[in-house]
Amino acid sequence: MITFPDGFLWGAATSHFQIEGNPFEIANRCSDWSAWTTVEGHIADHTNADQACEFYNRYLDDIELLSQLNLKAFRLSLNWPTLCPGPSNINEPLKVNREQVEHYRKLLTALKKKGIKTIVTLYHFCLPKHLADLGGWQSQVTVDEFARLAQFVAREYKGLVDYWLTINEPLVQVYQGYIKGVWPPGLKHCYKEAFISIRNLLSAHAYAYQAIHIEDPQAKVSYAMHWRPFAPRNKFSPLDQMVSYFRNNIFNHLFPRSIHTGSLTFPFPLDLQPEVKELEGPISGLKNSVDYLALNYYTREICQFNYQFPFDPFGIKSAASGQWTVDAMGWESYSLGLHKLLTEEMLPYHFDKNGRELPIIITENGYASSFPAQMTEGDWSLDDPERIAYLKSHLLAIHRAIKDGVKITGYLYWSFLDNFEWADGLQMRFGLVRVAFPTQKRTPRKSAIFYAGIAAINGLDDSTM
Ligand code: IFM
Repeated sequence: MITFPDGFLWGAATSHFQIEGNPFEIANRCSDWSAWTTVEGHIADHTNADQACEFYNRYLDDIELLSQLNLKAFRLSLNWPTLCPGPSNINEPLKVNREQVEHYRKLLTALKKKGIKTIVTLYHFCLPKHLADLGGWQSQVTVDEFARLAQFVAREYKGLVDYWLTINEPLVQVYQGYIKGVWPPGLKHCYKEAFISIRNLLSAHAYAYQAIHIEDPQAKVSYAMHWRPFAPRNKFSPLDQMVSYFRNNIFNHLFPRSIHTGSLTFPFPLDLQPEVKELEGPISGLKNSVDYLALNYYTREICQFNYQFPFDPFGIKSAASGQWTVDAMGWESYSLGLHKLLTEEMLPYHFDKNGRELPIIITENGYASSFPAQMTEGDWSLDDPERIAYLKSHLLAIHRAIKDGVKITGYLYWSFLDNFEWADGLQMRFGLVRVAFPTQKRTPRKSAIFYAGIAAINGLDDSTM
């Protein structure tokens, strides 16, 4: 039998756009993502999130199901675009949509009544359209409006939120939106814009952290870091090594390092360029602006130098190594990486500059399979041994890290329900619970039952080992 520490949080994660099918958002297309999905070619399987899991109207049944699965923690995000669908004058109180404010109050209250801890994200990839049109994360207005949103919701939902997350996976957003161009704003290889966004996202996090604490000094606030170990394709190639170094330094370390020191610095020799240099330097309120560490972990990435002009220090992502099981996203199941990063790579950030040890919550970890969005009847996809194997190996890695002295206090599987996987659409299924989208029928997979058993006994026993 393997037991986790007393009070360990067992839960599941979601985000608003991926599950809600929020009628106000769809009717008004008030987010950049909602508008993005209307353009042909943006979503691989030609689906959209207009309906998704209809969580907006079905949340009471879904909370019941969560509870039946013994889960005591739920991660959700607030829909900033529907809460603040129009511009506000900075000299006046924030303009909000009261109906949406009340919706989230009811949702959070329902979770509380069931004894479920809430982990609430403020920005999970979706911007109000009016801010995206002003330049999104290129603009100081977005930073200011984000801080106002944070203060507003911290006041409104005080006592209903156990853990706040300001921003989900900032570097994923920047990479997909400014380097790969597959998410809004759809820019490709725009490093300057990417670096400006990074600085503004750091500022937004710092302002939001301070704003939430003004309303609730005891609040627990962090941001969710997506961490990926990077490995060179050929470990004897200095160029593959270089690509791996830059990816690791920027994608993994840039945000936590900046928060740790209170100042943004880019690695040499990027910092020699004047336009990069001018973005460096202290950011007000940033230092130590986390009360816990939130880690999203899925896979590692193999890095390869790209022999083409112009020279790109970030190279390309290479195909999986063939050594490990690969999911429908093409992601290797690499639980060794999770243990290594918890015990080694993240070590510089385990304690803040005041010597406080920060607890760590795994805020996402999951395995994707692929089934077309129109699937309805039948027992397709319910037997999911690969997801069970993924879950088990990652939970064992976490348990080993705890034994090695790392303070890990919770685990949230991604995702509770099958949902809208951004540019990959509805086909990509991460859920513990299968959703037949045309009928909206929910059916727990075998992995859900397996996970419910672990949550019930706070560990793994003979039946789950
Ligand atoms: O679905 C996403 C989520 O929105 C952010 N983290 C990674 C998940 C799987 O790609």
